[in-house]
Amino acid sequence: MRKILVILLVALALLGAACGNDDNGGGNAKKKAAGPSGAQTYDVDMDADASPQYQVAAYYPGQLTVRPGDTIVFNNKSKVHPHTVTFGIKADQSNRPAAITAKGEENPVAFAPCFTDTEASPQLAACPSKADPANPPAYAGRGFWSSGILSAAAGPAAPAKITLKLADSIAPGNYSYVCMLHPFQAGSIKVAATDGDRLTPAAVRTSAEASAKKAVADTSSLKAPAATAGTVTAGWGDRITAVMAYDPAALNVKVGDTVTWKDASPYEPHTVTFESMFKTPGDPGATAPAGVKSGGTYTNGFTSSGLFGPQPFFESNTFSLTFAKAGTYNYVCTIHPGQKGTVTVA
Ligand SMILES: [Cu+2]
Repeated sequence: MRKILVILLVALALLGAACGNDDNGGGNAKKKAAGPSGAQTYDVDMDADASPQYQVAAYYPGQLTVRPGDTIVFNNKSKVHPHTVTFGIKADQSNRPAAITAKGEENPVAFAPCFTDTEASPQLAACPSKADPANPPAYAGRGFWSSGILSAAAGPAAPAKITLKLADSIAPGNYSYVCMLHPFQAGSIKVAATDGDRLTPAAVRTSAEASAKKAVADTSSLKAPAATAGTVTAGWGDRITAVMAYDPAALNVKVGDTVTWKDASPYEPHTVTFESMFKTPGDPGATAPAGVKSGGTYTNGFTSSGLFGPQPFFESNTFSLTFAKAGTYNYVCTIHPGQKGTVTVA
């Protein structure tokens, strides 16, 4: 897990400008002549009200024009998938806090709420100030302002919503934000010079909902790559939407055959886990390899690939096992509840 996260971090740094705002799925609302006057409250949704099988890693709207003093309510619409809203990461990702600290521990700054005037840096390993996600400080356009995990599924420890109030002092200009979990998920706000440059919250909402609805409708066009003998696609999709499934979900092979799982998503990892004892993705060890290693021979018992996924974020996007004994073998993905498959060996 740690090695994978370090690789993810390096990969994000390498991606550089490719991780800009061009890949978000939100609409680009056109300006109108007469906008609302006075402080407004806007909604920005992340993900979408889709089947849990689909993760829509985007913000709606992806770009929003606001004024100092406005409020933005960020709301994760997914029932299961976590996201963050994180301001203060440069477009080239060079100041992104390390996912793993120098002590080899997971960095709370990367995954927990943190609001600080201290600029983000790869060395930032503890939040310099106490963070209350229920009452975050106004954002003045500097430092590091990160929601931590927003999730409808994680309970009170990680709420689905966070409210960002723009400081009266924030300078006009563009401010981008990212999700700390999904490398292509980004959005931006433009702080305008006059009230009239904004749309009304209702107009923004209508446009954003249409974009999110289209993303949900488009999920049906995301097909797994054509099957080849002995190969199972473990997840697929595009830079926004990840499909959490195996294809074929039921595979028939002969004794002695090797099965290879290949992750075809541009960003989302999965596991292939036989006889899993994990109940939630957060269970200790749920993302770590265990049992028979890739390339080995499997007959029975608990065995897990650990997280595997697309390079450069992960070491390998494949996992394979040779089946030495006839039988029916069920497996799951430990990080995506409901993602499961079967290998029948005859
Ligand atoms: Cu999965």
